[in-house]
Amino acid sequence: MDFELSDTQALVRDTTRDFVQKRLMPVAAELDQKERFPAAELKALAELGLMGVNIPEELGGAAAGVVAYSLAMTEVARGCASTAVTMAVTNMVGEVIAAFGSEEQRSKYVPKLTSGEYVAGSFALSEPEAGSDPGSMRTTARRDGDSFVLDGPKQWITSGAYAGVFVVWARTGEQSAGTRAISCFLVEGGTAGLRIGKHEDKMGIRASNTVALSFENVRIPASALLGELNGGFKIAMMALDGGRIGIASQAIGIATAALEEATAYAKDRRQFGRPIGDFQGIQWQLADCKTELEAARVLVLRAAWLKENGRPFAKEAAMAKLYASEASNRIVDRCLQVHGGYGYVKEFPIERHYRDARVTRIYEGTSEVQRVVIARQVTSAK
Ligand code: COS
Repeated sequence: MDFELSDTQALVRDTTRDFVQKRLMPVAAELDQKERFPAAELKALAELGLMGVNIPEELGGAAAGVVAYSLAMTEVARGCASTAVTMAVTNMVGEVIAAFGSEEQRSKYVPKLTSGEYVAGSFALSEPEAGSDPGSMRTTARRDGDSFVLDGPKQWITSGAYAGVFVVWARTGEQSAGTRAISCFLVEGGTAGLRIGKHEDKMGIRASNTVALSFENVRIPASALLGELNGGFKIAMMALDGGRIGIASQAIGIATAALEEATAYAKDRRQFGRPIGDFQGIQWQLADCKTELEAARVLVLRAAWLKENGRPFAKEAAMAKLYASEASNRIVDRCLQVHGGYGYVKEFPIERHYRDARVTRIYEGTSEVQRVVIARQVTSAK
């Protein structure tokens, strides 16, 4: 067992950390307060190779692997969780197209995502009535000659107002066929009939863009089908397995920032004639935070390593996402408590971390869905 990072992994982590400290941390509070989409920052991340960390070089990616991707996500989230989720979804979209796309689809779209020519990619799976249960989706794709015609609503679409390309799931058979009549398509931003709907006014990750979409008679060429007809649900599940490593890494990044700030505050803040960090009540809070943070890190890096080495990793990614997101929420809560009243106002970044961490228990599959995925594998194990 080797816990050392490779030279490439250490380089990706350190390069990202340096960028985050210089470019993201100074603007993160402003991005949050103004809900400013971080277009310039995303472009700079693309220039560093961070929009295709686990994507082959011939498609413009960094080909640095999944562990490096997890490390980079953690660093970006440490500075700005909104930028991190936007980066995560764009990486996921690039990976899905690289893995399941035809040669034409791969060469047409992936380099635009990795280079930053497209500021973002979007993943359009969820619908107003199909969140944890995407197999019940109602958006349809009807074959019409050399085209498919898409109709229906999508919900909670990260970067939907900015995406150059959307990976979209739609029903290509009877509703009663459930998950076996769902296909996956690539739809370019700006396609006629693709309407950008309500902008969500979120509790946290406010600089990320979250919108509803509406497909109204959206005609796309038959060649926009990604993978097999009616084979889309498995693509979604496999993409989400990988995506969960990204969100787990984001949760670790947010918690890392929170703990750093609570530690600094505990050393600085004086009550009863000494720094509050001298009190065991505070020390134990910080010790529990650090322990849970490191446990989460090991789970996440192990899931990343399994994926990187072509091993099954769905259960491990779900465990990593479940534990890291729940631990992150416990950590930000304790770190806010260490700040006392100052944790409850916007003067200190902990208030933002507290809001940003909350969604990691919800998106890319709720904690309850992760338990379903884990339990199914545990109970079916021979
Ligand atoms: N990898 C590959 N294939 C998978 C898979 C995976 N991780 N998980 C399921 N499948 C396959 C199954 O093997 C099954 O294949 P067959 O049709 O050949 O039998 C098919 O997909 C349907 O699987 P299943 O019956 O388990 O589907 P369910 O509708 O019961 O869904 C859960 C299971 C709950 C796990 C799934 O709906 C899920 O992940 N929901 C959460 C969605 C989510 O994360 N949304 C957030 C989006 S981002 S904001």
